[in-house]
Amino acid sequence: MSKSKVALITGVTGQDGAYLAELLLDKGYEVHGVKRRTSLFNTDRIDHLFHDRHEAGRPFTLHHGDLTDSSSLLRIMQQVQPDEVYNLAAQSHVAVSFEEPEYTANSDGVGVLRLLEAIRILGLEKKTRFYQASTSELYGLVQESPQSETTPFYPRSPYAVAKLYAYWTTVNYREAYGIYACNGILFNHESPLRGETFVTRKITRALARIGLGLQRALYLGNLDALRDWGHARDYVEMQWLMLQQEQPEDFVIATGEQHSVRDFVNCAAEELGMRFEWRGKGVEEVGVLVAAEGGLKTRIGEPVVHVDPRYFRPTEVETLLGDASKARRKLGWSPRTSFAELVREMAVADQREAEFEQQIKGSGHKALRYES
Ligand code: NDP
Ligand code: GDR
Repeated sequence: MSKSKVALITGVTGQDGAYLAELLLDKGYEVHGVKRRTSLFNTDRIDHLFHDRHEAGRPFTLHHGDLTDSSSLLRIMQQVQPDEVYNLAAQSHVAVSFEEPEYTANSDGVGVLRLLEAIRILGLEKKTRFYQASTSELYGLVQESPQSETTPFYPRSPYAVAKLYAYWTTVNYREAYGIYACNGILFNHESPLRGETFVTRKITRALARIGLGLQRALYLGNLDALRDWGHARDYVEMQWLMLQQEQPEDFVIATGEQHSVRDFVNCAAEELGMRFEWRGKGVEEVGVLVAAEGGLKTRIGEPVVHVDPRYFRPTEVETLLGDASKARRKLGWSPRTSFAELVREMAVADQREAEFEQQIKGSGHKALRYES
């Protein structure tokens, strides 16, 4: 019997990490994940993989480590001797990067150098393939539309600048040391596992709670921002495919379809049985509830969605639209999930969570995370 391939995933507790770990286990890989120390459990997204490990013999192991700590990365790489490394770990919130720029540079920029150096120091250049989670944020103030692998970069946040350093470090280690290293330039991808402070999940979660009377309003920043939103489940498949080619190359992954934040609100509202009419301009703009099912009928005519300038960024990325024709041509890939299906899946999952929250509150019990 041939030996299983060994994969190491940094950022395994995050959205993509969870989907990728599952995908690789399904493919028969031995999967190792890097997890940083937290004061409470934060493994909700991957807990089921632990059960599988004990019950179905699917090899999944977690290691404590941090992208800002070379010693932990070296130790883990030495122990695991991975065939493939997927570097998904990052301080991934663009707005937060303006508040924690130095930390973001350290983890998202220099962290990549640390991992690539570990490959070199341990003499794994010929064995270990490396995937870097690059981003459409590199295009920032876009120079052409749609954006492809040849579009010039113009980063607009400390996050994007750190990712630019990481992008070029990956290219440089490929050229200088012959490491099989590639960048996946992924456009926004979402799912029910998306962190609650990214705009899509913030919207589906808030509207589901509003629908059940658990929350009164939703406050957002730039409603006009345009994004190319895909499904994380489709995108992690590409991360794996990029490491299975003969030659390492960089690829844009995107749907080629663009929607505004306001469109996303409208689409999620429709899924949840609500309709908004947009009134006013700029910071005065509000989404007024004009149709609703169930108990919300009494609030028809009320403003529910508001603009809060607190969510504006010092420099904004107004528009992103990807051209993934290279991935389509060379990897035979196209996204499976449409925008409407993505929004529906997220809205349904958040509605279920909101119903659970309502039941807990209704029963008089207090679940810690729902206490308010
Ligand atoms: P998440 O924010 O959901 O997950 C990030 C992961 O990185 C978490 O597991 C987090 O741990 C971990 N992490 C953060 N800082 C460190 C650190 N210093 N050391 C070790 N681990 C750390 O992001 P996504 O899953 O959405 O994204 C995955 C990667 O892809 C990121 O690098 C992101 O920048 C990039 N990307 C994402 C896109 C998207 O639309 N989702 C698009 C393009 C690129 P913890 O759970 O403890 O916070
Ligand atoms: P982004 O995602 O910055 O594109 O980075 P996010 O969902 O945070 O913002 C998308 C757009 O929506 C606007 N926006 C808001 N954003 C948030 N978070 N909260 C709000 O209330 C709000 N209102 C409007 C933003 O200004 C922005 O224009 C994501 C991350 O996953 C990165 O790690 C990844 O690299 C890129 O996608 C591609």
